[in-house]
Amino acid sequence: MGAVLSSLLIAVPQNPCKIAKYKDMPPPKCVHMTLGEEDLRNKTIIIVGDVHGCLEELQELIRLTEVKYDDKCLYIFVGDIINKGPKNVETLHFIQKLGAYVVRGNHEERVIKEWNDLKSGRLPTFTMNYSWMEELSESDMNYIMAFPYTITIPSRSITVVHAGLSAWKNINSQKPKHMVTMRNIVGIDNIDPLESEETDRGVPWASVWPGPQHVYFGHDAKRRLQVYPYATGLDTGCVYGGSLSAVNASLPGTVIVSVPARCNYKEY
Ligand SMILES: [Mn+2]
Repeated sequence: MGAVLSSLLIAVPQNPCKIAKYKDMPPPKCVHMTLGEEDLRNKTIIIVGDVHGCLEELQELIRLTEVKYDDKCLYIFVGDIINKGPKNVETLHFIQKLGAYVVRGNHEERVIKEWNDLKSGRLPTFTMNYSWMEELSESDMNYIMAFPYTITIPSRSITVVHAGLSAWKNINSQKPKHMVTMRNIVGIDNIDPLESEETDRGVPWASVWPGPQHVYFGHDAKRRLQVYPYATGLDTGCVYGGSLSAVNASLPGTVIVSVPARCNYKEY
């Protein structure tokens, strides 16, 4: 079963723009991005966990990986690069300058929703938690809105998604809401198992992911680093006073580079 599902996932997505909308969320132009060897340019693939505006820790993490891998890194972020943390706009610009790839997280979706609500007059101004958005430009928003839900590198058998994937659906049938929010699978032995944001029922989706496609993801700070045979969870809770982590996806195993949070920016 695993091999069949994975071959479906590796296949180049069909009609990637025909995707069900999540509430009034506009989908990115490219929903499922595929990178080839020509995009990798012989660089070391570094996948970075949820940054949430923790700029100083991110800069330190990038310095460490550049030293370790001779300035030849290609960065892919698992999403939630912004919101909650101390330096959201600066983090966004820093990641953009890195030439990194980013997948869309639930916090990018919240920012898109807040922006659209404001533009359409549904909000008088940015609500308190989003006051930092006043510094965002139209071009910053276009950058954020273009982040795909998944990035797949078929030649390395790697997929990056913010929250998770359902093993029983091919990539074009994955629901946007689940890709940015799921943590658990409830009723895995049922005919119709359910994706869930909650962690108190069911099992971590990554623990039952069949591979051989290796999925890197974030979004699950409570569980911190998760290492499964075919899935690696990289949200080590930097914004909650944990650490910011990255993995070298060009090497077998789980080679992690990690930077401790400078303070506890937010209560979990
Ligand atoms: Mn998240």
